[in-house]
Amino acid sequence: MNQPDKPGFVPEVVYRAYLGGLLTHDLQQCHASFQQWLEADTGLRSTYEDLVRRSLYQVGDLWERGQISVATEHLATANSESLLNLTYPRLFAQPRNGKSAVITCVPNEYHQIGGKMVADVFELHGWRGYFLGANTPEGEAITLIAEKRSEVVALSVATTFGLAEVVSATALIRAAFPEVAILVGGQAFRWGGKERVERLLGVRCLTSLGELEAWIKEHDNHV
Ligand code: B12
Repeated sequence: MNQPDKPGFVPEVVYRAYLGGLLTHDLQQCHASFQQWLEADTGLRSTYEDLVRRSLYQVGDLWERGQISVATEHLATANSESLLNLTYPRLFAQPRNGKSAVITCVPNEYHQIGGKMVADVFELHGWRGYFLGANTPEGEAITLIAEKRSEVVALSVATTFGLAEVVSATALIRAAFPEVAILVGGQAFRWGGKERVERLLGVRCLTSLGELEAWIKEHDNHV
C-alpha cells in the first residue's frame, strides 16, 4: 500500500474499526471508516484490497470456524458491496478512452465482489467495464462482447470447483473471438490452477488488482 500522508490516518486502526462495524452490523461505522480510507488518498486498489478484501477474507475465516453466523456473513457482504459505490466520483472523473472490457463470473459462481472490483479498475483507467455479475451463462457474455466490440473479457472465479467452468468458458469465448484478450483471476487460484488455465490459448491469469493495473498500462501503451 502507498504510505498515506494524511495526518492521523493509521490504516490498521481504520481497518479494525471497519471490520468491527461489519461484525456488529453497524453500517454507519463501516461507512465512516470507508470514507476515512478514501479521504486518505491511498488509491482505489488500496481501498479495495487493504480494507474491503482483507476484511471479507477475515469474515470468511470466522464463518468457516463457526464463529459468526451466516446472517452476519451475508450482512457483511451486502454492506461491503454497497459501500464500493462510494468510489464512483473518483472512478468517473476522467474521460473514457473508447475501449471496453466485459467482466463476468462463470456459471455457478456466486462470489461477485472481486469481479465488480475488476470492472471498477477498468473504469478508473478510462475504459468501460461492463460487469455482468454472478452466475452468468457464457452465451450472454459472448453476445455482449460482440455488441460492445470489447477488446477484453475478464472472468472471475472464487471457488475451486469453478475452475472447470473457467476452462469451458474460455474455450467458448476463444472460439467466438480469436482476437479478444482473455483474463482470468480470483481467489480460486490461491489453491493452484494458474498453469492449467494459462495453457489455454491466449489466456492470462492475474490474481490481484495490482497485476491487472500493470496489464492495463502495458496494453494501453501498445495500442
Ligand atoms: C461473501 C462470500 C459468499 C457469498 C457471496 C455473495 C456475493 N455477493 O459475492 C455467498 C453467500 C453467495 C457465498 C457462497 C458460497 N461460498 Co463463499 N465466501 C464469501 C466470502 C466470505 C467473501 C467473498 C469476497 O467477496 N471476498 C472479497 C473479494 C474482494 O476477494 P476476491 O474474490 O478474492 O477478489 C479479489 C481477487 O481475487 C481479485 N480478483 C477476483 N476476480 C478477479 C478476476 C480478474 C480477471 C482479476 C485480474 C482479479 C480478480 O480481485 C479482488 C481484489 O483483490 C469468502 C471468504 C474469502 N476468503 O473471500 C467465502 C468463500 C469464497 N466462500 C466459500 C465457500 C465454500 C462458499 C460456498 C460453497 C458455501 C456453501 N457451502 O454454500 C458457497 C458457494 C456458492 C457458489 N456456487 O459460488 C469458500 C471457498 C473455498 C474454496 N476453496 O473454494 C470461501 C473462501 C470461505 C472459506 N473460508 O472457506 N460466499
